Amino acid sequence: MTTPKLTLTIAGNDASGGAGIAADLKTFAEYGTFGIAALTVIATMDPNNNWSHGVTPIDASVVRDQLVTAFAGPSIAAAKTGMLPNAEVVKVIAEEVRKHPTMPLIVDPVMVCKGETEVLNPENVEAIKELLVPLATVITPNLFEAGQLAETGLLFTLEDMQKAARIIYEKGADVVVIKGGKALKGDEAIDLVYDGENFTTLKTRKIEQATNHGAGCTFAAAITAGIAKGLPPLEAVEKAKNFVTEAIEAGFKYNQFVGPVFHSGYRLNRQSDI
Ligand code: PXL
Repeated sequence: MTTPKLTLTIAGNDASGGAGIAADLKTFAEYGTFGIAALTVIATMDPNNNWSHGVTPIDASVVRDQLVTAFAGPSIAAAKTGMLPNAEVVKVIAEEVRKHPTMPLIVDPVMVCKGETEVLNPENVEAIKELLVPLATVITPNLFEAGQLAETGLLFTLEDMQKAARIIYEKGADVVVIKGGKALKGDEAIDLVYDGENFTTLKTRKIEQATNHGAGCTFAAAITAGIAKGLPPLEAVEKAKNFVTEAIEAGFKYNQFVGPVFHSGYRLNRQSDI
């Protein structure tokens, strides 16, 4: 009997299946790890109102109960956080995660969904900064989130990204990955990795396809699974970048509002049947 590597996501359900725990669990499975989910919010989208998002929080005590359940099995090889509804839930997660000091934690500091402009909950940003950044083995903000965490405002250039990465590192994250993605000028999608010593830039050509809903979650989940399988953080990030690039390329149009990545793209490009 072999026990697989266990990977845990503490995140929301995207009822359209592209982002959140759906992305995480599918990605965990693609990596051959055993995924577990502790649900923090339920996100719904209204097709009759321009796909506007509704976010229903899960009670903090229920989040805690899920974590107690998740930690009651073999040790978790790596965990990640995604969309979190409020400071109370952030606090519960920090408390439960601190009981497992050797477990790598990947923090995806989700603050807004694509197409939405409102920050999920401003007090949330403060709680993430104070309680989760110091626990992060790897943190994966996009440009907006990095500006919020570093308190530098919006980032426009690679130099801005380097400055923000340094600040976030100083706040306690071991490895900072700022996703410049498509947002940075130029024809390459650039992500910046900082481990306190070196800056590494990961470049891929920008993909024309708009099928990128869930890309951030998938990227962070792939890093989590890679680390669970024993990869050093930088290698896990590089592998995750390839994984998510092929997932975006395999994405499809869900409806007029959204196009999710297809999380199985990487595998299906290599092997077509089960
Ligand atoms: O992509 C960010 C994100 C994360 N988690 C959940 C979401 C979304 C965006 O829709 O619904 C649950």
